[in-house]
Amino acid sequence: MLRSIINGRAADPAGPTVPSRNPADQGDLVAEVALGDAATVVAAARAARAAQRAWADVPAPVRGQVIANISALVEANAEALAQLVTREVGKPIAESRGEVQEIVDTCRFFLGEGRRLYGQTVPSEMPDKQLFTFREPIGPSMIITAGNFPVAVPSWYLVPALLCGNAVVWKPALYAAACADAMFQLFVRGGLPDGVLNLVHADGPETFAGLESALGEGLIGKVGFTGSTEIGREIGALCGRHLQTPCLELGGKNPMVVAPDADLDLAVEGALFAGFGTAGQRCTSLGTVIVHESVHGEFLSRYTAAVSAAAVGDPTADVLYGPLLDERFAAGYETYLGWIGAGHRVHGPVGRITAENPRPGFVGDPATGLFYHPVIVDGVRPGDAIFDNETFGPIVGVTTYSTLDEAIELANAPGYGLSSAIYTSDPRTVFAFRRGIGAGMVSVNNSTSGAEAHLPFGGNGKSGNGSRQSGMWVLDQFTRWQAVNWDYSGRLQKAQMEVAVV
Ligand code: UN1
Repeated sequence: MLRSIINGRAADPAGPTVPSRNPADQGDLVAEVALGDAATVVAAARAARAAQRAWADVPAPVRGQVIANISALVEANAEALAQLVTREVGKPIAESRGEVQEIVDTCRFFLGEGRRLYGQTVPSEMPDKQLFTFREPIGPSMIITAGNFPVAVPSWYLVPALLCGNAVVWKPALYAAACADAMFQLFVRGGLPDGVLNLVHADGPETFAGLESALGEGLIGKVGFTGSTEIGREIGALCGRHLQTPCLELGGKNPMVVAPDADLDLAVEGALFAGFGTAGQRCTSLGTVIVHESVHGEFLSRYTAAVSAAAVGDPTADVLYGPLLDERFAAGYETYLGWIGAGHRVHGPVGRITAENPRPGFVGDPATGLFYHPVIVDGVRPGDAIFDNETFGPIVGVTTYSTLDEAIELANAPGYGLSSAIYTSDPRTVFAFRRGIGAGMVSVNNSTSGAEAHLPFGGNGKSGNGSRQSGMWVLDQFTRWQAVNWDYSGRLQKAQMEVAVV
């Protein structure tokens, strides 16, 4: 039975117990999770607030050493953690191993940052006076994460938040609770004092109510949230009422433009992985291929052939993708199918993969898991629900364009702005696209998904509030700048009033 862990101790359950099941074999109960409630969230925030000062006083290089210890522990337990990711959320094992590697990459980046965490010396306009800036920890951080990346994306928050001197409350997705518990244990063993990292299992409404109270009590310095645009809006509004700017990493409707001079085989390979890797359940997954009208027919026939030939099924095997994350995501797939309209052309079978509705190259037992067919929908246009909205599943739209300006307009039309890709061999096209696209991330001749752990990750519009994770840029999320002006002249010097700067 998994429980919330506050201040180093398992918390008493305050709500029902929920199962976390293997989505590839729903008879396999991965964990039972004893839920906390709003009061559990507040208790965890109080524990974090109580631990905050002492952790902030630990020298940053020593905090960096704790991150180094965590990195070594994750590496030593990498295979077990990857197997658990595959078992609990159904990700193909190769992706799960990559996901665990992403924690290590993140740790390696930030353990060195413990010896930098630079401030600046700034000249004063007056003599015998020196100005400085210092990065200060922002305060206890409430991190709420999704389960499609049950360990890598949480590490993007936890590692820099802790390195910067913040205590943390982590609320993971319930369908990824066992992954969260395993990762939490490794982090704590790295040398975090009690209360510096707290784990809360709670449902959405209780989490929201607890967060509201914790913000009201002034316990929280930063909220980090990865999840849907809809919930992100609510978290943003709540934080705004408390004059806080959250770090929001929300949905995406990520476009891939295929120009007439693109290497079509490369574009097909990219669209296969971007659209259907992780069953399309990445925030960076491909939403719509925007292909030049002159190569539309050729691209589509190669793309549908590649998708038809891809293996789907048992995620412990070498498959393109496994099951959907859980029943709610399976229900989402059915909703998205309902968006397919009269003007659209669907390629291949749709719906759940069963013995009656089989798929060539299927690996495993279709009866046990949440396995769904890949769907390509050609002829989608702005105004169609399937064009305008994120489909968090193995469903990709295709549309055509004639001029690059039109392609950029189509790419920006849904109003998201997370990732994007362009396939072309002309640098002028690349730069025109880069300037015109509203996305935070642009891939050239590569997949929309698969960002590296040391570049700024984040989106604009419906994909987020402009906050960036990963690399040095995330330091601005977990620290705030303090300005110091130090006058050693021995008299009161008045800024703007004594020195004429011409
Ligand atoms: C997400 O789905 O929330 O760039 C993040 C990628 C991954 C992260 C996706 N490294 O596809």
